Amino acid sequence: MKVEQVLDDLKRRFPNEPEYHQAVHEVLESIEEIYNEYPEFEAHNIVERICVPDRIFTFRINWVDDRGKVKTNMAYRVQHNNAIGPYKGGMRFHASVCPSILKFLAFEQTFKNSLTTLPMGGAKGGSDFNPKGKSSAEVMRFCQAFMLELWRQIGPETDVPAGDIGVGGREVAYMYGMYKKLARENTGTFTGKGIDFGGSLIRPEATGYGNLYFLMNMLKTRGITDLKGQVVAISGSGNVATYTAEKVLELGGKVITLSDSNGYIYDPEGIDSEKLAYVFELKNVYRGRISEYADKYGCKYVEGGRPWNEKCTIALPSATQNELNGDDAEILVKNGCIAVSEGANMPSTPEAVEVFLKNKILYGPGKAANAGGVSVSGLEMTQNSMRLSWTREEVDEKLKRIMSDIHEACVKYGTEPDGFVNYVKGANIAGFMKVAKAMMAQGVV
Ligand code: NDP
Ligand code: 2IT
Repeated sequence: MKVEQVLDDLKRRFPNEPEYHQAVHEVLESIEEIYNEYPEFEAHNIVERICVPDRIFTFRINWVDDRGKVKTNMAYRVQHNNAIGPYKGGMRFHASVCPSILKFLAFEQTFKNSLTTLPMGGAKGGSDFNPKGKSSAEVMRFCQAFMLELWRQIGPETDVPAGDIGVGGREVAYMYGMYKKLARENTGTFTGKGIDFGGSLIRPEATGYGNLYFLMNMLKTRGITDLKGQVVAISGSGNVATYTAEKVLELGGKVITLSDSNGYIYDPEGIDSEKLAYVFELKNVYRGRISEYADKYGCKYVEGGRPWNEKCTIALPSATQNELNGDDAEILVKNGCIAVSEGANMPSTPEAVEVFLKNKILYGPGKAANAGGVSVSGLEMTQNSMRLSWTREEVDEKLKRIMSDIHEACVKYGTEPDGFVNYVKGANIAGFMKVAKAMMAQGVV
């Protein structure tokens, strides 16, 4: 396998899909050496089969807004790979959603899910529907219209969707309600469900908490065992960012930033738990903007900016892809940042990743660091199958174990001769090996 050749071929077959090419490029670079050590991979043409999704459902959705106007949106489900388990991955509602973004996310999800140690394949879906400013009734009608099209393609042993950007507990509940009505079953074909109808405790918190558990494992390799004295910059202010902040506070760190797509707030006093409770309410009840935090607490708000210029020792990007570029990375390192752990999927550009690795700071890539969310989704599936519910403590304990196992797998495959752990390489190789071996064992299907 020659990386450039495979990539050129993909770019020719699937032009204008930059995010997808970017994600594939990173994985192929990491696995090239080990791939070429096993001639059977090439004999089974694993590289091509693992890069291209099994199938993509593409459809138009019609729905009616509150003024009676008929609206349309495009929607998709990318079923990337089911070699190790049913397709599994979130749904994203955001104006930017397009095949390239969903293909990169489904591709990443395949390796992430493999790392979790649970039997889940990779998928992603969503729509260019923009939930901002929509009433709950409009969101409900949209979710129902989405399910009318997609319900036949998903199921507890086939494909299990969940949340992502723009899709939280409310949207999952609306989609699951309609799915259940059409499928006439109650088997939990969604994760992130409400606690009263099959959801798992700790699922809302899992991505943020999991990222902190992964970070603590990384810090331990450098002799750091708590966050006392650490100054933490977080981007985003949604599900992942807020629970990330909650865990940072619990572990003794100081959170100085949060953001949304309009700008970021910088609070040098620290966002304490009382202020964070306000952010939860702002985001989940009023669905407001992070600038309102600055109005309320009188701190700095930077319109259109990103938080990486602010001096911090730890950065936790938790908003979206390519939100931290090479220049941002240089500034972080110059300011004394010792660790970057990704709550979001592919938030750092390739140039930023290069800066982190060159400077040998602790860098946890999303597919390892944010795998806690889908891991607890896997635990939700288990609880649904067994028709029981585990306590918070039981789920949290399992989440900690999984994040520590993922860290160990990264160390196993990513430790370089000088002892530096390249977590990108480690995560990509560990994730890849399991899926590739499963594909070979199952023949050409
Ligand atoms: P939410 O919708 O809850 O929050 C997303 C946050 O990111 C919001 O603050 C949003 O701001 C901001 N954001 C979204 N798009 C952009 C953009 N283009 N530029 C700047 N800011 C943006 O989503 P989640 O917290 O669930 O997801 C955040 C990230 O974490 C995503 O990359 C997602 O793929 C990843 N992830 C999520 C998991 C989960 O369990 N939910 C699991 C693993 C990874 P605004 O309100 O202005 O849009
Ligand atoms: O990117 C992700 O891992 C998620 N959005 C969560 C997927 C899931 O199935 O819980």
